Amino acid sequence: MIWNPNKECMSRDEMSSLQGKRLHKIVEYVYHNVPFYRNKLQEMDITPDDIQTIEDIVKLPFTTKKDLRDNYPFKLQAAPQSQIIRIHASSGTTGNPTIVGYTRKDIGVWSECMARCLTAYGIGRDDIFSVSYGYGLFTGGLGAHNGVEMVGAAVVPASTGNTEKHAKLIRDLGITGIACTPSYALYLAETMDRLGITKDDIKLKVGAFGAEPWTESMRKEIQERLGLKGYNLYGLSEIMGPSVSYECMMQNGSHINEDHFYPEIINPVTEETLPYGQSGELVFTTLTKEGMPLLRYRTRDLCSLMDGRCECGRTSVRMSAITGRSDDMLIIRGINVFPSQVESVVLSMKEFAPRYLLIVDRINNLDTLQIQVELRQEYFTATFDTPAAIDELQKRLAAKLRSVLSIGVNVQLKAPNSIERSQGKSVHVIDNRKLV
Ligand code: DLL
Repeated sequence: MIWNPNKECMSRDEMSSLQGKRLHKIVEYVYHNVPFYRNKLQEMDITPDDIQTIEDIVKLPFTTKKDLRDNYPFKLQAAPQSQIIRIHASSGTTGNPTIVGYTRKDIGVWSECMARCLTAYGIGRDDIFSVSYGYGLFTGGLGAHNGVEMVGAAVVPASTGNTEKHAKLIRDLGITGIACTPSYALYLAETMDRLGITKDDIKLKVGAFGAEPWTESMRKEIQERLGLKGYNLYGLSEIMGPSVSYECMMQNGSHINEDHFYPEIINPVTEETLPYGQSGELVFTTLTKEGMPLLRYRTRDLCSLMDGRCECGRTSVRMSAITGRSDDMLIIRGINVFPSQVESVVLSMKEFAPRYLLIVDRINNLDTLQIQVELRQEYFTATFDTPAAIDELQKRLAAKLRSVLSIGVNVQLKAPNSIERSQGKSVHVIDNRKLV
Protein backbone atom coordinates (compact mmCIF):
# COMPACT_ATOMS: atom_id res chain seq x y z
CA MET A 1 0.00 0.00 0.00
CA ILE A 2 1.16 3.50 -0.83
CA TRP A 3 -0.43 6.56 0.81
CA ASN A 4 0.09 9.04 -2.01
CA PRO A 5 1.21 7.26 -5.20
CA ASN A 6 1.08 10.55 -7.14
CA LYS A 7 3.98 11.84 -5.12
CA GLU A 8 5.72 8.72 -3.86
CA CYS A 9 5.94 7.10 -7.31
CA MET A 10 6.63 10.12 -9.54
CA SER A 11 9.05 9.77 -12.43
CA ARG A 12 12.42 11.42 -11.84
CA ASP A 13 11.70 14.11 -14.44
CA GLU A 14 8.35 14.99 -12.88
CA MET A 15 9.88 15.07 -9.40
CA SER A 16 12.79 17.29 -10.48
CA SER A 17 10.44 19.67 -12.22
CA LEU A 18 8.18 19.87 -9.14
CA GLN A 19 11.20 20.38 -6.88
CA GLY A 20 12.53 23.15 -9.14
CA LYS A 21 9.24 25.03 -9.05
CA ARG A 22 8.94 24.64 -5.30
CA LEU A 23 12.54 25.71 -4.75
CA HIS A 24 12.02 28.91 -6.73
CA LYS A 25 8.89 29.64 -4.70
CA ILE A 26 10.50 28.99 -1.33
CA VAL A 27 13.53 31.14 -2.16
CA GLU A 28 11.22 33.96 -3.18
CA TYR A 29 9.25 33.47 0.04
CA VAL A 30 12.27 33.60 2.38
CA TYR A 31 13.79 36.48 0.39
CA HIS A 32 10.74 38.58 1.17
CA ASN A 33 10.03 37.32 4.67
CA VAL A 34 13.30 36.45 6.44
CA PRO A 35 15.87 39.27 6.69
CA PHE A 36 18.58 36.70 7.52
CA TYR A 37 18.14 35.02 4.13
CA ARG A 38 17.59 38.24 2.20
CA ASN A 39 20.90 39.57 3.56
CA LYS A 40 22.72 36.34 2.79
CA LEU A 41 21.39 36.18 -0.77
CA GLN A 42 22.13 39.84 -1.37
CA GLU A 43 25.68 39.37 -0.10
CA MET A 44 26.07 36.53 -2.63
CA ASP A 45 24.43 38.63 -5.33
CA ILE A 46 21.62 36.14 -5.83
CA THR A 47 17.97 36.99 -6.47
CA PRO A 48 15.08 34.51 -6.45
CA ASP A 49 15.02 34.72 -10.26
CA ASP A 50 18.44 33.06 -10.35
CA ILE A 51 16.87 29.94 -8.89
CA GLN A 52 14.67 28.25 -11.51
CA THR A 53 15.56 24.55 -11.47
CA ILE A 54 16.50 22.16 -8.71
CA GLU A 55 20.08 22.08 -10.02
CA ASP A 56 20.33 25.79 -9.11
CA ILE A 57 20.25 24.78 -5.44
CA VAL A 58 24.07 24.69 -5.32
CA LYS A 59 24.07 28.48 -5.69
CA LEU A 60 22.29 28.87 -2.35
CA PRO A 61 23.95 29.36 1.04
CA PHE A 62 23.96 26.73 3.75
CA THR A 63 22.13 27.12 7.05
CA THR A 64 23.61 25.76 10.29
CA LYS A 65 22.44 25.15 13.84
CA LYS A 66 24.49 28.19 14.81
CA ASP A 67 22.33 30.31 12.50
CA LEU A 68 19.30 29.03 14.36
CA ARG A 69 20.92 29.85 17.67
CA ASP A 70 21.97 33.34 16.54
CA ASN A 71 18.42 34.02 15.40
CA TYR A 72 16.76 32.71 18.56
CA PRO A 73 13.84 32.53 19.04
CA PHE A 74 11.81 33.74 16.05
CA LYS A 75 14.08 35.56 13.63
CA LEU A 76 14.10 32.75 11.06
CA GLN A 77 10.34 32.45 11.14
CA ALA A 78 8.87 33.40 7.78
CA ALA A 79 5.15 33.28 8.54
CA PRO A 80 3.48 35.96 10.67
CA GLN A 81 2.94 34.90 14.28
CA SER A 82 -0.84 34.82 13.73
CA GLN A 83 -0.32 31.92 11.29
CA ILE A 84 1.74 29.79 13.69
CA ILE A 85 -0.30 27.11 15.45
CA ARG A 86 2.43 24.93 17.03
CA ILE A 87 5.91 25.49 18.44
CA HIS A 88 8.42 22.72 19.18
CA ALA A 89 11.93 22.99 20.59
CA SER A 90 15.01 20.78 20.57
CA SER A 91 18.45 20.97 22.19
CA GLY A 92 20.74 23.75 21.13
CA THR A 93 24.50 23.36 21.34
CA THR A 94 24.71 25.63 24.39
CA GLY A 95 22.13 27.67 26.26
CA ASN A 96 19.20 28.24 23.95
CA PRO A 97 17.09 25.51 22.42
CA THR A 98 16.24 25.47 18.73
CA ILE A 99 12.72 26.78 18.23
CA VAL A 100 10.54 25.70 15.29
CA GLY A 101 7.10 27.16 14.54
CA TYR A 102 4.57 25.42 12.28
CA THR A 103 1.60 26.84 10.38
CA ARG A 104 -1.62 24.88 9.92
CA LYS A 105 -0.44 23.89 6.45
CA ASP A 106 2.90 22.67 7.88
CA ILE A 107 1.09 20.46 10.38
CA GLY A 108 -1.01 19.09 7.49
CA VAL A 109 2.11 18.31 5.42
CA TRP A 110 3.79 16.74 8.43
CA SER A 111 0.74 14.54 9.13
CA GLU A 112 0.65 13.40 5.52
CA CYS A 113 4.39 12.63 5.50
CA MET A 114 3.92 10.60 8.67
CA ALA A 115 0.88 8.86 7.13
CA ARG A 116 3.12 7.88 4.20
CA CYS A 117 5.59 6.30 6.64
CA LEU A 118 2.94 4.37 8.54
CA THR A 119 1.34 3.12 5.31
CA ALA A 120 4.74 1.92 4.13
CA TYR A 121 5.07 -0.03 7.38
CA GLY A 122 1.68 -1.66 6.75
CA ILE A 123 -0.36 0.31 9.30
CA GLY A 124 -4.00 1.04 8.41
CA ARG A 125 -7.46 1.65 9.87
CA ASP A 126 -7.67 -1.67 11.69
CA ASP A 127 -4.54 -1.13 13.71
CA ILE A 128 -4.12 0.00 17.30
CA PHE A 129 -0.93 2.02 17.45
CA SER A 130 1.01 3.13 20.47
CA VAL A 131 3.08 6.30 20.21
CA SER A 132 5.86 5.90 22.76
CA TYR A 133 7.99 8.84 21.80
CA GLY A 134 7.87 11.68 24.31
CA TYR A 135 4.96 14.08 23.90
CA GLY A 136 5.89 17.68 24.52
CA LEU A 137 8.49 20.00 23.07
CA PHE A 138 10.12 16.98 21.38
CA THR A 139 8.62 16.40 17.93
CA GLY A 140 8.46 12.59 18.25
CA GLY A 141 5.19 12.20 20.18
CA LEU A 142 2.85 14.68 18.54
CA GLY A 143 4.45 14.23 15.11
CA ALA A 144 3.83 10.49 15.04
CA HIS A 145 0.43 10.95 16.69
CA ASN A 146 -0.99 13.14 13.90
CA GLY A 147 0.09 10.61 11.28
CA VAL A 148 -1.59 7.71 13.07
CA GLU A 149 -4.82 9.68 13.23
CA MET A 150 -4.51 10.50 9.53
CA VAL A 151 -4.24 6.86 8.48
CA GLY A 152 -7.24 6.15 10.69
CA ALA A 153 -5.65 3.69 13.10
CA ALA A 154 -6.51 4.04 16.80
CA VAL A 155 -3.73 5.96 18.48
CA VAL A 156 -2.66 5.15 22.04
CA PRO A 157 -0.67 8.20 23.22
CA ALA A 158 1.45 6.21 25.65
CA SER A 159 4.42 8.62 25.58
CA THR A 160 7.50 7.55 27.55
CA GLY A 161 7.82 6.24 31.09
CA ASN A 162 5.61 3.85 33.03
CA THR A 163 6.82 0.93 30.97
CA GLU A 164 5.09 -1.78 33.03
CA LYS A 165 1.68 -0.23 32.48
CA HIS A 166 2.51 0.18 28.82
CA ALA A 167 3.56 -3.48 28.47
CA LYS A 168 0.24 -4.57 29.96
CA LEU A 169 -1.68 -2.26 27.61
CA ILE A 170 0.16 -3.74 24.64
CA ARG A 171 -1.07 -7.15 25.72
CA ASP A 172 -4.58 -6.23 26.88
CA LEU A 173 -5.54 -3.90 23.99
CA GLY A 174 -3.94 -6.06 21.34
CA ILE A 175 -1.76 -3.14 20.20
CA THR A 176 -0.39 -3.93 16.72
CA GLY A 177 2.11 -1.12 16.13
CA ILE A 178 4.48 0.94 18.21
CA ALA A 179 6.63 4.00 17.57
CA CYS A 180 9.55 4.47 19.97
CA THR A 181 13.31 4.66 20.09
CA PRO A 182 15.01 1.33 19.33
CA SER A 183 16.62 1.35 22.76
CA TYR A 184 13.21 1.81 24.39
CA ALA A 185 11.94 -1.17 22.37
CA LEU A 186 14.66 -3.31 23.93
CA TYR A 187 13.86 -1.95 27.37
CA LEU A 188 10.20 -2.79 26.75
CA ALA A 189 11.17 -6.34 25.78
CA GLU A 190 13.09 -6.64 29.01
CA THR A 191 10.16 -5.32 31.05
CA MET A 192 7.87 -7.83 29.35
CA ASP A 193 10.24 -10.64 30.24
CA ARG A 194 10.14 -9.50 33.84
CA LEU A 195 6.33 -9.42 33.82
CA GLY A 196 6.15 -12.85 32.19
CA ILE A 197 4.54 -11.47 29.01
CA THR A 198 5.78 -13.45 26.02
CA LYS A 199 5.63 -12.50 22.35
CA ASP A 200 2.81 -15.02 21.94
CA ASP A 201 0.70 -12.97 24.36
CA ILE A 202 0.94 -9.81 22.23
CA LYS A 203 -0.04 -8.75 18.71
CA LEU A 204 2.69 -6.27 17.84
CA LYS A 205 3.58 -6.51 14.13
CA VAL A 206 5.20 -3.15 13.35
CA GLY A 207 7.77 -0.99 15.10
CA ALA A 208 8.60 2.53 13.86
CA PHE A 209 12.02 3.10 15.30
CA GLY A 210 14.10 6.24 15.15
CA ALA A 211 15.26 9.42 16.90
CA GLU A 212 18.63 7.76 17.51
CA PRO A 213 21.05 5.58 15.53
CA TRP A 214 20.53 1.83 15.59
CA THR A 215 22.22 -1.16 14.04
CA GLU A 216 21.12 -4.23 12.11
CA SER A 217 21.95 -6.36 15.12
CA MET A 218 19.62 -4.26 17.27
CA ARG A 219 16.95 -4.66 14.60
CA LYS A 220 17.38 -8.44 14.72
CA GLU A 221 17.20 -8.56 18.47
CA ILE A 222 14.10 -6.33 18.72
CA GLN A 223 12.31 -8.22 15.95
CA GLU A 224 13.09 -11.52 17.61
CA ARG A 225 12.11 -10.47 21.12
CA LEU A 226 8.93 -8.55 20.31
CA GLY A 227 7.86 -10.63 17.29
CA LEU A 228 7.43 -7.60 15.04
CA LYS A 229 9.08 -6.09 11.98
CA GLY A 230 11.16 -3.02 12.82
CA TYR A 231 11.28 -0.12 10.36
CA ASN A 232 13.46 2.94 10.34
CA LEU A 233 11.85 6.34 10.88
CA TYR A 234 14.09 9.37 10.45
CA GLY A 235 13.64 13.06 10.99
CA LEU A 236 14.88 16.14 12.75
CA SER A 237 12.99 18.96 14.35
CA GLU A 238 14.62 21.75 12.35
CA ILE A 239 13.25 20.24 9.12
CA MET A 240 9.95 18.81 10.44
CA GLY A 241 10.28 16.03 13.04
CA PRO A 242 9.72 12.30 12.42
CA SER A 243 8.70 11.49 8.80
CA VAL A 244 11.48 13.08 6.79
CA SER A 245 12.22 9.53 5.62
CA TYR A 246 10.96 5.99 6.23
CA GLU A 247 11.71 2.41 5.32
CA CYS A 248 9.29 0.34 3.26
CA MET A 249 8.76 -3.44 3.35
CA MET A 250 12.01 -3.93 1.44
CA GLN A 251 13.98 -2.45 4.36
CA ASN A 252 16.60 -1.27 1.93
CA GLY A 253 17.20 2.39 2.70
CA SER A 254 14.74 5.03 3.88
CA HIS A 255 12.54 6.78 1.31
CA ILE A 256 12.80 10.54 1.61
CA ASN A 257 9.64 12.63 1.29
CA GLU A 258 11.58 14.56 -1.31
CA ASP A 259 8.65 16.53 -2.69
CA HIS A 260 8.86 18.38 0.67
CA PHE A 261 12.48 17.90 1.82
CA TYR A 262 15.17 18.07 -0.84
CA PRO A 263 18.25 16.04 0.15
CA GLU A 264 21.89 16.60 -0.77
CA ILE A 265 25.10 14.98 0.45
CA ILE A 266 28.11 17.22 0.92
CA ASN A 267 31.68 16.82 1.98
CA PRO A 268 31.47 18.32 5.48
CA VAL A 269 34.90 19.91 5.18
CA THR A 270 34.92 21.34 1.65
CA GLU A 271 31.11 21.71 1.43
CA GLU A 272 31.15 20.37 -2.13
CA THR A 273 28.13 18.36 -3.26
CA LEU A 274 28.77 14.62 -3.61
CA PRO A 275 27.11 12.21 -6.05
CA TYR A 276 24.68 9.44 -5.11
CA GLY A 277 26.40 6.54 -3.40
CA GLN A 278 29.08 8.57 -1.67
CA SER A 279 29.02 9.09 2.06
CA GLY A 280 28.98 12.55 3.52
CA GLU A 281 26.84 15.00 5.46
CA LEU A 282 23.14 15.11 4.77
CA VAL A 283 21.70 18.52 3.90
CA PHE A 284 17.99 19.34 3.55
CA THR A 285 16.08 22.19 1.97
CA THR A 286 12.43 22.45 2.96
CA LEU A 287 10.50 22.94 -0.28
CA THR A 288 7.03 23.71 1.09
CA LYS A 289 7.40 24.79 4.70
CA GLU A 290 5.75 28.06 5.71
CA GLY A 291 6.60 28.48 9.41
CA MET A 292 10.37 28.20 9.35
CA PRO A 293 11.64 27.19 5.91
CA LEU A 294 15.34 26.37 5.77
CA LEU A 295 17.71 26.46 2.80
CA ARG A 296 20.39 23.78 2.69
CA TYR A 297 20.29 22.96 6.39
CA ARG A 298 23.38 21.02 7.48
CA THR A 299 22.02 18.14 9.55
CA ARG A 300 25.51 16.92 10.61
CA ASP A 301 24.21 13.38 10.05
CA LEU A 302 26.51 11.21 7.94
CA CYS A 303 25.01 8.85 5.37
CA SER A 304 24.69 8.29 1.62
CA LEU A 305 21.82 8.59 -0.89
CA MET A 306 20.51 6.00 -3.35
CA ASP A 307 18.63 6.78 -6.52
CA GLY A 308 16.39 4.45 -8.49
CA ARG A 309 13.06 2.72 -8.23
CA CYS A 310 12.59 0.50 -5.21
CA GLU A 311 10.96 -2.89 -5.53
CA CYS A 312 8.06 -1.54 -3.44
CA GLY A 313 7.13 0.75 -6.36
CA ARG A 314 8.27 4.01 -4.78
CA THR A 315 10.67 6.09 -6.82
CA SER A 316 11.87 8.48 -4.13
CA VAL A 317 15.54 8.84 -3.29
CA ARG A 318 16.53 6.66 -0.34
CA MET A 319 19.06 7.37 2.38
CA SER A 320 21.25 4.80 4.10
CA ALA A 321 21.29 4.37 7.86
CA ILE A 322 23.03 7.18 9.71
CA THR A 323 26.60 6.11 10.31
CA GLY A 324 27.72 8.97 12.53
CA ARG A 325 27.79 12.72 12.96
CA SER A 326 30.10 15.40 11.66
CA ASP A 327 29.84 17.14 15.03
CA ASP A 328 29.98 15.83 18.58
CA MET A 329 26.26 15.55 19.29
CA LEU A 330 25.31 12.48 21.33
CA ILE A 331 21.86 10.96 21.49
CA ILE A 332 21.16 9.58 24.94
CA ARG A 333 17.79 7.95 25.57
CA GLY A 334 16.57 9.68 22.41
CA ILE A 335 17.62 13.11 23.70
CA ASN A 336 20.22 15.16 21.89
CA VAL A 337 23.14 16.12 24.10
CA PHE A 338 26.04 18.36 23.14
CA PRO A 339 29.21 18.25 25.27
CA SER A 340 29.25 22.05 24.89
CA GLN A 341 26.04 22.21 26.98
CA VAL A 342 27.89 20.42 29.79
CA GLU A 343 30.83 22.74 29.36
CA SER A 344 28.68 25.84 29.67
CA VAL A 345 27.23 24.55 32.97
CA VAL A 346 30.65 23.61 34.34
CA LEU A 347 32.11 26.98 33.40
CA SER A 348 29.22 28.79 35.04
CA MET A 349 30.14 27.37 38.48
CA LYS A 350 33.23 28.81 40.13
CA GLU A 351 34.00 25.61 42.06
CA PHE A 352 35.01 23.70 38.92
CA ALA A 353 38.02 23.61 36.65
CA PRO A 354 37.15 23.49 32.94
CA ARG A 355 37.94 19.77 32.90
CA TYR A 356 35.11 17.34 32.40
CA LEU A 357 34.38 13.99 30.84
CA LEU A 358 31.11 12.47 29.64
CA ILE A 359 30.97 8.68 29.88
CA VAL A 360 28.05 7.14 28.02
CA ASP A 361 27.08 3.51 28.41
CA ARG A 362 24.17 1.20 27.77
CA ILE A 363 23.28 -0.92 30.77
CA ASN A 364 20.35 -3.35 30.51
CA ASN A 365 19.35 -1.55 27.31
CA LEU A 366 19.11 1.81 29.05
CA ASP A 367 21.54 4.57 28.18
CA THR A 368 23.43 6.02 31.12
CA LEU A 369 25.40 9.23 31.31
CA GLN A 370 28.07 9.84 33.88
CA ILE A 371 29.72 13.23 34.03
CA GLN A 372 33.03 13.62 35.79
CA VAL A 373 34.12 17.13 36.69
CA GLU A 374 37.33 18.30 38.34
CA LEU A 375 37.23 20.57 41.36
CA ARG A 376 39.44 23.64 41.39
CA GLN A 377 42.43 23.29 43.70
CA GLU A 378 41.33 26.11 46.06
CA TYR A 379 37.89 24.66 46.46
CA PHE A 380 39.21 21.14 46.86
CA THR A 381 41.62 22.22 49.62
CA ALA A 382 38.90 24.19 51.42
CA THR A 383 36.31 21.40 51.38
CA PHE A 384 38.49 18.31 51.40
CA ASP A 385 37.22 17.09 54.76
CA THR A 386 33.67 18.41 54.69
CA PRO A 387 31.70 15.74 52.87
CA ALA A 388 28.44 17.66 53.39
CA ALA A 389 29.75 20.56 51.28
CA ILE A 390 30.89 18.20 48.52
CA ASP A 391 27.56 16.45 48.63
CA GLU A 392 25.67 19.74 48.31
CA LEU A 393 27.85 20.81 45.39
CA GLN A 394 27.35 17.51 43.62
CA LYS A 395 23.57 17.81 43.97
CA ARG A 396 23.61 21.41 42.75
CA LEU A 397 25.63 20.46 39.66
CA ALA A 398 23.40 17.45 38.94
CA ALA A 399 20.27 19.61 39.18
CA LYS A 400 21.71 22.23 36.83
CA LEU A 401 22.80 19.60 34.32
CA ARG A 402 19.43 17.91 34.47
CA SER A 403 17.64 21.15 33.73
CA VAL A 404 19.93 22.04 30.81
CA LEU A 405 20.19 18.56 29.27
CA SER A 406 16.66 17.31 30.09
CA ILE A 407 18.02 13.97 31.29
CA GLY A 408 19.22 12.66 34.62
CA VAL A 409 22.98 12.30 35.01
CA ASN A 410 25.29 10.62 37.45
CA VAL A 411 27.73 13.28 38.59
CA GLN A 412 31.17 12.39 39.93
CA LEU A 413 33.30 15.14 41.41
CA LYS A 414 36.99 14.54 40.91
CA ALA A 415 40.12 15.78 42.63
CA PRO A 416 42.19 18.36 40.74
CA ASN A 417 44.28 16.88 37.90
CA SER A 418 42.71 13.46 38.20
CA ILE A 419 40.91 13.26 34.85
CA GLU A 420 43.32 11.70 32.42
CA ARG A 421 44.83 14.17 29.96
CA SER A 422 45.03 13.15 26.34
CA GLN A 423 48.09 13.83 24.25
CA GLY A 424 46.42 15.75 21.48
CA LYS A 425 42.95 17.28 21.31
CA SER A 426 41.23 16.99 24.65
CA VAL A 427 38.77 14.15 24.87
CA HIS A 428 35.45 15.05 26.45
CA VAL A 429 33.41 11.98 25.58
CA ILE A 430 33.83 8.25 26.03
CA ASP A 431 30.94 6.41 24.40
CA ASN A 432 30.98 2.75 25.35
CA ARG A 433 27.82 1.91 23.39
CA LYS A 434 28.65 0.29 20.06
CA LEU A 435 26.06 1.96 17.87
CA VAL A 436 27.61 1.92 14.42
O1 DLL B 1 14.69 12.91 16.80
C1 DLL B 1 12.82 13.50 15.39
C2 DLL B 1 12.38 12.09 15.41
C3 DLL B 1 11.47 11.66 16.35
C4 DLL B 1 12.82 11.21 14.43
C5 DLL B 1 11.02 10.37 16.34
C6 DLL B 1 12.38 9.91 14.40
C7 DLL B 1 11.47 9.48 15.35
P1 DLL B 1 15.63 15.76 16.92
O2 DLL B 1 15.42 15.64 18.39
O3 DLL B 1 15.76 17.11 16.34
O4 DLL B 1 14.46 15.09 16.15
O5 DLL B 1 16.93 14.89 16.58
C8 DLL B 1 17.32 14.75 15.25
O6 DLL B 1 18.27 12.58 15.72
O7 DLL B 1 19.70 14.67 13.21
C9 DLL B 1 19.76 12.32 13.91
O8 DLL B 1 21.05 12.58 14.40
C10 DLL B 1 18.95 11.58 14.97
N1 DLL B 1 17.99 10.65 14.36
C11 DLL B 1 16.67 10.84 14.19
N2 DLL B 1 16.13 9.75 13.60
C12 DLL B 1 17.14 8.86 13.41
C13 DLL B 1 17.23 7.56 12.83
C14 DLL B 1 14.08 13.77 16.20
N3 DLL B 1 16.17 6.91 12.36
C15 DLL B 1 18.54 13.87 15.17
N4 DLL B 1 18.46 6.98 12.78
C16 DLL B 1 18.96 13.60 13.75
C17 DLL B 1 19.55 7.61 13.25
C18 DLL B 1 18.33 9.45 13.89
N5 DLL B 1 19.51 8.82 13.81
